[in-house]
Amino acid sequence: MKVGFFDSGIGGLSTLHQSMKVLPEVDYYFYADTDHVPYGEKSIEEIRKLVDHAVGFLVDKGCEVIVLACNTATTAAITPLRNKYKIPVIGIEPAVKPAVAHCKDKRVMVMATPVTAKEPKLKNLIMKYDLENKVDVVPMPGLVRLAQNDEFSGDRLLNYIHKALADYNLADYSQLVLGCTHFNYFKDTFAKVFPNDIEMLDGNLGVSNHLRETIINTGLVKEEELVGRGSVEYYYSDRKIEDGEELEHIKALHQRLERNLKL
Ligand code: DGN
Repeated sequence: MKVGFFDSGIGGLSTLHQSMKVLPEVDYYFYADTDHVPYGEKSIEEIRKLVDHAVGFLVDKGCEVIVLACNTATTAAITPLRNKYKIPVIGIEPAVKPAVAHCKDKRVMVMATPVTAKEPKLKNLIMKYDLENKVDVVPMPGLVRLAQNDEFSGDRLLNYIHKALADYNLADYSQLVLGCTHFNYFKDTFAKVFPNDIEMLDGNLGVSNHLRETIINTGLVKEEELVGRGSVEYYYSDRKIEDGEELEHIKALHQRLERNLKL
């Protein structure tokens, strides 16, 4: 059984990494649209067109389920994709509900791309669960570029984060919702930037559990057929990543995620 994963870039690897633990038995096709990253400042129409192309590519490969491992793509494109394709399309959205449930007398910060931050999808989610006005949304577009450039530490990253958060009293927060899959690469940095023991919520486990339930509940696979270990293929836009430097880089990113997902 083939499962397609999509992100504008390397952020979705964090979701894939988690799914490979929850559902190791299937064959994964990971598509990062590196020719067009970042998506977070593009128009909704542009994002829809790009995601539609990538999902079409994954469907042509034989994928029977698609995971949009990108909050921005989910915000912009999940509805038209679900209308177009008969197969399940699973999205990811900021984990506002559990964050509000856990924050006690502190506040919740949601970091996201500008598209995710300004579209009604997130606003509706906050309206539904944030009954005491405890949630602040902070667009952090620069983090996607820094992650794509492998800048996971150092002065440029810290300066960017401190500048973006200058208007907030970080001691007020107990929950940090990572509303963009790229932000998983910075968990160790966020843990140092916030003075409290901040809880970071990324939504990857929820999506991975949902993926497993979906393929079983829709009858795509029977639970007893889920045996052994599947494979994974990586694509940067329409180009397959074969052996070499780029594949080594992807392996190094998996190792970083393995450390960071535990935070
Ligand atoms: N990983 C994408 C997300 O979760 O929103 C980042 C999108 C982008 O390209 N800015």
